[in-house]
Amino acid sequence: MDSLSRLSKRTYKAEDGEHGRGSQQHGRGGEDLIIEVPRGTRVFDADTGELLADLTEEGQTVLVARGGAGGRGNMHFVSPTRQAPRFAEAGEEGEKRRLRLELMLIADVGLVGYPNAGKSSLLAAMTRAHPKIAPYPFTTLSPNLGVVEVSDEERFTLADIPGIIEGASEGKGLGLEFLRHIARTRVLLYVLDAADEPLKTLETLRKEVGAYDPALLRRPSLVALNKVDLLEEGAVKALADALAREGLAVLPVSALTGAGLAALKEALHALVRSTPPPEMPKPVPRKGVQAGVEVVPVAEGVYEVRAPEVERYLARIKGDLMEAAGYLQEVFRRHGVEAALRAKGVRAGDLVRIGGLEFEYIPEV
Ligand SMILES: Nc1nc2c(ncn2[C@@H]2O[C@H](COP(=O)(O)OP(=O)(O)OP(=O)(O)O)[C@@H](O)[C@H]2O)c(=O)[nH]1
Ligand SMILES: [Mg+2]
Repeated sequence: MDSLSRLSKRTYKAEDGEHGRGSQQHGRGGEDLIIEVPRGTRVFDADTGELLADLTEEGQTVLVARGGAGGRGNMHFVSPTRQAPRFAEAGEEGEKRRLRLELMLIADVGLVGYPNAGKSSLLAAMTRAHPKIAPYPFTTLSPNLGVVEVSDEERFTLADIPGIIEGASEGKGLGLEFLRHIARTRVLLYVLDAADEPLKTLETLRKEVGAYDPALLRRPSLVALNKVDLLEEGAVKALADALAREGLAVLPVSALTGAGLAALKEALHALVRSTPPPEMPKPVPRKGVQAGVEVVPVAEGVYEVRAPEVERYLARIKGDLMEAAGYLQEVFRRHGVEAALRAKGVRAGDLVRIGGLEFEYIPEV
């Protein structure tokens, strides 16, 4: 896949597991639901904004929502004094998550330039890609990738993004949406139209790129002074010298005639080879289910237990809760509820509230 546009469905739901059956048989578990995304997709929790995964490798996967464990039928709770239990455990709720997916191209070189500067023309001239090229601005509406073949073994990739205009870093034009695609290219190539105020253009481009992310200004960069076929040789030389004073290496080229493209290819390749991939924010490791037991005295002899995990579990017990009490006491003990109560000084006969239930506290013997 090369775009997220095929993910048009708004809600994805994995299959439910089957119900258990008579004769103590389990139901079959539900199939996993796998959503395929293009390489370079970053997965965010839409509610917290947390980066959950950066899927940069082919075949890389991330678990975003875990299915709930199945419940255990009443026969599981049989004991010597309880031959036919009248309670059972329901299945656990599966997780739900709202996600935001963001595609960030993975390319070695990112082309940055005003609309109509000739970025797509350069991509077409240097690779086998066939981007749309036209004599008006905003021809490119979504990024194009191409592979530059340097030799049999050596190649690097070029990303052509829509043109950037003044104000792009604040969302003008198509800029902002696509500036992020150059955030992880190793090298930036500023593409300028030699016949259209290249000096001023470079200044604006760098201002916008820097406003989006100052780190991008420190990324190794080159300038392609394009469309030199439109100017006299002397004028090209003067422009190139003036641009070079801005501190970046300048290569005069023409995507139309092919002039200077071999030198550009070589210069880009050398820079790509000597530049490691940029550091990107790391996804936060997945947090486990929130544990912990808190005991809050709410009145004389009345305690409220806040223990999310235990409360979630209590909600799953269906049927005769009185009959389940003995079993639940064991659950409380395992989760440290008993110990937390004792630490708070609970005494026999006190009231304990947990997950909408109320018990009279009887110390474990
Ligand atoms: N004379 C001349 N024209 C060129 C050259 N490179 C590109 N062009 C022309 O400039 C126009 C714009 O080229 P594109 O490659 O579409 O420009 P772009 O930067 O991709 O533009 P957007 O996608 O709108 O950002 C087209 O008409 C090209 O034929 C060149 O080196 N010389
Ligand atoms: Mg284009």
